[in-house]
Amino acid sequence: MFEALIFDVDGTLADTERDGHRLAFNRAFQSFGLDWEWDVGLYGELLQVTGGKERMRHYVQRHRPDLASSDLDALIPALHRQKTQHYTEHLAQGGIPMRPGVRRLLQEARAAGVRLAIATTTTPDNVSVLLRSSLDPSAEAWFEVIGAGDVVAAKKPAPDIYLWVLERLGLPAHRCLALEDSENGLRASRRAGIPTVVTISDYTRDQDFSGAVAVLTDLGDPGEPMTQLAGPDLGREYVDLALLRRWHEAAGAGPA
Ligand code: XBP
Ligand code: MG
Repeated sequence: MFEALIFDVDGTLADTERDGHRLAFNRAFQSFGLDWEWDVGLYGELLQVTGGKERMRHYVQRHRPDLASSDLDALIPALHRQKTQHYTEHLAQGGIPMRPGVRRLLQEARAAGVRLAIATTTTPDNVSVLLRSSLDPSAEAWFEVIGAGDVVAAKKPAPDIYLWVLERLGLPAHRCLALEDSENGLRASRRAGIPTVVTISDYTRDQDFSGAVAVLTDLGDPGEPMTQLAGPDLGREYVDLALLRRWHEAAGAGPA
């Protein structure tokens, strides 16, 4: 039986990448008079690198090698601050909704006394505004631990952010279940030893999810069934705590 659910944010709680982060990066590039433009296809490739600052540096090295790396040390943090401002303004206007079933599952978990946490590579401000604007004004307080951004040096697929969260929860990995949407995220949670359920997103549907307890299109809702892509199929329409517990036990992470 797990005691805590640990949620990724981007792609898992909400579809934030294509019409959120990507547009905010492009607006920041414009504000700085740069001719960089990340279209939907290019952004899919750049998502292999987690973290916005790291992603911009990767882009320059790969696509704009003419820029000296010494210039980037000042430019990238400034661009990233501007990008975060654009992104949080968009979110504050309710710009991006929660994915199907997320609110329902969080409410069920809260009512059942399951502890909640977040493990993400994105900037802490982005998490706060998303939770407040798209979930509930008090939703930040629903999560006992929020691990985000630069609190660890190595971002996903390194396990560091999950290990940071586990330490603060005071729980061993097998007493938790992680929810992720990407291969990088799954590799991070699995390296930390946490059984993980994946809900794919547009950018991640063709990635390798071996090692996941189950892979689904989304969490589903009553009357709006999810489709299960991998893992023990228990014939359920949507994900609730009972289903997560059965998958957790099937993964060999149940009571010793
Ligand atoms: C999400 C990310 C984030 C965002 C950008 O990965 O990679 O970097 O794209 O956020 P995951 P910042 O869902 O695996 O945590 O610009 O704030 O870094
Ligand atoms: Mg993600």
